[in-house]
Amino acid sequence: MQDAHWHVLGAGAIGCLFAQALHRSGSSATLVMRPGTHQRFLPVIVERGDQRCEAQLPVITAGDDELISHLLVTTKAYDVRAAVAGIAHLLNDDCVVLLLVNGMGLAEQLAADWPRLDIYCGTTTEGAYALGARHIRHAGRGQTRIGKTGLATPPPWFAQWSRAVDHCVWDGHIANALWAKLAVNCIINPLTAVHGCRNGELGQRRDLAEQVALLCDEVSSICRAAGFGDIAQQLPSTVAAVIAGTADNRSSMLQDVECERRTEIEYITGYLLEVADQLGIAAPRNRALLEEIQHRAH
Ligand code: KPL
Repeated sequence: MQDAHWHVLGAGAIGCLFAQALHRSGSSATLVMRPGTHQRFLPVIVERGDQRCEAQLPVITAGDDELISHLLVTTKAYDVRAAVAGIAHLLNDDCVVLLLVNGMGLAEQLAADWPRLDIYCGTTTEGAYALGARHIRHAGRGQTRIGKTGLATPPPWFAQWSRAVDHCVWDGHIANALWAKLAVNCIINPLTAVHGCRNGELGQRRDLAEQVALLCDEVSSICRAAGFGDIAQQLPSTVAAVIAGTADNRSSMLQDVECERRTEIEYITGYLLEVADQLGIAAPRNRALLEEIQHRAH
């Protein structure tokens, strides 16, 4: 079977990392840039250790007429809907859409907007951050899990991902992986953003460690009620391991708050609270954090 041609919507750190990985492994990868981008090719630079790898990737914008059969979405969570709507006229009817974004609820939103799209979700622990426009540092190798609820075996295009990306696995229970990440993000991201601290301080400062424990209890009870009992049970040790493993990190939400950018809190804590409401579970600590972060943004 012929390789799929991937279009990448969202040329941030993760989008650039995977666009270049696909390109280097022999797949076609095209960047979908904002209207007004006139270049037909743009450089994507990935630094890894003391290596620097530059690739010239083709570019399209919404004004072009190139049809899209496989779309990787790596925008900020709050941009997904509008960004996909902006290129909807280019999407094949049964276009494969792979969402590699933070937070939850977006696959459902896209499916409601465009019922014929073939939507997959993924999550990655690859560490990459931007040094400039389409210039990134690949700082830490991680694992990438891709799946679609109810699909035990991968579709043919997944072979390209296995070839392009180290430690990329098909996950027949992707909802588990997404919920595990959501639960961790609901704890580390808002607490680091509110207290202006690196991830490691959540384990080192006694007052913050207490807040982590209380928040873990609340998030666990929602995970359990939503059918993710294993995630709930392991949450304190998972969170402790992520805090220790990313001790020097400034969480993505802390960085957003510091740069006065919009945060993804509605798609992280906000999503968890929607589920809690549906299940009739009170979640006052999560609600207070959501309100605090929203308040800071205004
Ligand atoms: O995913 C993260 C984020 O910052 O968004 C964690 C795991 C908290 C690492 O910083």
